[in-house]
Amino acid sequence: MGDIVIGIPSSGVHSNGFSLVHKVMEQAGVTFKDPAPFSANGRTFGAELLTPTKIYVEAVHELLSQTDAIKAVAHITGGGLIENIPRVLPSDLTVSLNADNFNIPPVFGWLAEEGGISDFEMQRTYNCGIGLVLIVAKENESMVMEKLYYKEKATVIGTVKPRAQSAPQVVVNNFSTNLKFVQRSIRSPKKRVGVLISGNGSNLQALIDATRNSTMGIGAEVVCVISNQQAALGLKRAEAAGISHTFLSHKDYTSRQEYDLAVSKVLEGFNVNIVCLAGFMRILSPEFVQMWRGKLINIHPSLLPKHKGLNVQQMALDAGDSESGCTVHFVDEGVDTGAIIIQEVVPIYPVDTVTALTERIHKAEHLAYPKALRMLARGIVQLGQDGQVIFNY
Ligand code: DQB
Ligand code: GRF
Repeated sequence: MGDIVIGIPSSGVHSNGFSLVHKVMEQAGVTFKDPAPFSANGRTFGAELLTPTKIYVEAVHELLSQTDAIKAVAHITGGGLIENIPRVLPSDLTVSLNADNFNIPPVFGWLAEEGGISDFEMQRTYNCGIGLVLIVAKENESMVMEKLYYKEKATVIGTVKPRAQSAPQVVVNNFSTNLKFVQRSIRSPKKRVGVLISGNGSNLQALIDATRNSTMGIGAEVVCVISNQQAALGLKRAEAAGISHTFLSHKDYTSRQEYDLAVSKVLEGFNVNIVCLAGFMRILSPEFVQMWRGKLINIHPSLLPKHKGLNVQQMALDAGDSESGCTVHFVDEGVDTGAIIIQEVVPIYPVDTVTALTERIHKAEHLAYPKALRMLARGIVQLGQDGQVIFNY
């Protein structure tokens, strides 16, 4: 007892097969009019639905062959969560899943709505975002998650419990609220994102990749990139991605306020709804903050409020901290003081160098920033009048 359920995200509908989608939609009289409304990048139904199935063997092969930490594995194919999980579960046990802890890909929101499919039918027919389920003893959670979190974006999605007679063997809590969020996001226009950078732009890259991934359903697209440094690698990344990019030198302006106004003008020219700072190294004026309040976010490489400012990885090591991480926060008039949206924790090891810690934090950042952007773009999180974060869950 005390077992947990770990889920590895599916790549959308694929492991359930195009035929299953087609059959349902034919019966519902739905026509396939391109682009697919649930696609992230204006892709066609063909491109979205005929992508080959993801194979999970590679993800779990090492764990299965080198440890006995994994008690059971269920591939979620046709039959969905409801029918596939009991195939690996003794009949005196039940799993309680929480849909807040995984991402339902937009294609399933579309399917449910257009096909008039009930929550239960969705759960017993489609993977609903979970391609593979692992049953793991609680004491092995961190070891298994260490192997699967960054590589596969695995999350703990539920727990195993004793089953009362005739109770269902799979219960998915919070399914309908999450499906409704997904459906609302499909209907709404994508939020237009401007990204401000000064350098490398690996977080910019993570945002571009995530927003172009239909499965993730971020509900946003990066429409412009602005750098205050001409040589920033991030400008090349934008170029390679076919995204408008502008170099605006602060040296061409007489005051901070004037520079910020020029940045604002460019953002407005692209009808930007959300501004993401991704390694932008200039403090923004109160005027800029006021103009974009509630729409302006930053990622910072520490667990705020600990270690504000620059060179914070060194600060964490000097302080002898045993963990660090990153924080995505709304930007206010202070520096690194805005309301926190999410944090991601990473360990600090006694032998760590700044380079090693920075690299570990970067990996966490590349997961955290898209997550936070999704929350903001979909209205799951907003900035309240009092400067506090409001979660609409
Ligand atoms: C940063 C945090 C600190 C710095 C830069 C970026 C910094 O101290 N740079 C040296 C001074 C350079 C200059 O501006 O001349 N993190 N604006 C506001 N609030 C923030 C965060 C960042 C960038 C701009 C904020 C920001 O929290 N108003 C990113
Ligand atoms: C990141 O560590 C971010 O937290 C900080 O600046 C760095 C930018 O890295 N604000 P990159 O340019 O996104 O690679």
